[in-house]
Amino acid sequence: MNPKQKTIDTLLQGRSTTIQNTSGRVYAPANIALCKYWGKRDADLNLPLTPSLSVSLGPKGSYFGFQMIEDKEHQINVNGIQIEKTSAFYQRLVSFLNLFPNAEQACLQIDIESTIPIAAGLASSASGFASVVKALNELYGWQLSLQELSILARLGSGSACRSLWPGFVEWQMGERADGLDSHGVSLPETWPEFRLGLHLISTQEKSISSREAMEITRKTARFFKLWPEQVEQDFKAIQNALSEKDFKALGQTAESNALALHAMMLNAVPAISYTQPHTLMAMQKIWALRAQGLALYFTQDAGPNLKLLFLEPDRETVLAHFPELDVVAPFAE
Ligand code: 2P0
Repeated sequence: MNPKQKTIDTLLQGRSTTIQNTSGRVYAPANIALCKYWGKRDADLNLPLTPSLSVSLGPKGSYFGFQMIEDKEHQINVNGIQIEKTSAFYQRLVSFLNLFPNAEQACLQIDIESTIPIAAGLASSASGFASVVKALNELYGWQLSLQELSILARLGSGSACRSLWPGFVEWQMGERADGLDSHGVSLPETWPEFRLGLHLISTQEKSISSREAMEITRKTARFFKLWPEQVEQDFKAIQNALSEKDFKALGQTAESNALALHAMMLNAVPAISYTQPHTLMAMQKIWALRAQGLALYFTQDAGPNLKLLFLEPDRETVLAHFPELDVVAPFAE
């Protein structure tokens, strides 16, 4: 049996296999890791080699509307545009849906509205798969816990397991081979002044998927053996920074963690780089502003865009230097 299906069967034991709600609409936020997930111990189940820690992006994420239809195939619209059934996006989503029991009984009209650019290293697959499992939970009336939904979301995309909660979320890597202890956990800390600014450099689809890049890095980068130790130290530093509300320590650690990730990718064979000239220019601008005393940091994922980290009192100064910044307040009411 497909290992994903085994996890699904275990989690859904005793739950409904018939449709309970023929339509609904759910939402899941995107999340940005401050301590990154990179490298799997099990590629079938998206089980990580290290823990990771993220912040959810409040209103930036994915709405997933569904409605049962009399048809033979699902219809999927993204931001109002119908997706080709032959596209990689359609195939990936439908193969995920088909993992669930009695999938054939529900043909769906799916309307995905993404409030972030898809496939630009802005974590759209994370909010996407988190919203899919929330929708299935409604469709079948399973009433699964967020922790169980996090395990199911992980099967679609690893980082999706952190998108079931707002605020800071830890992905506990777990130890079990079946992955039932590998899921997100909501952290109690809130930080109303914490801001994350999306600095878009390109919204073009990435040249190499993070899934592929992760495997190449794990298999070929000599620096990869240093990664678990880097994560262990960064993880502790971020936990301390959160409990002590030490923004400089948080920003510095998140930035170093991202730079270590990208250094490790450069060390892969063939080398992988998501960085573009404008990414580097923005980094240098941030470093120059920091040298002048501004508490401004960045993180970068599997794409050229940067996410700037700062606190609300510095918003105007940051915007003066990055006027196009899309500012997110993860803890706003
Ligand atoms: C993260 N990223 O922690 C890291 C940092 C990108 C850079 O998780 O193969 O789409 O589906 O488990 O979750 C992106 O990888 O990979 C990612 P799969 P995923 O956010």
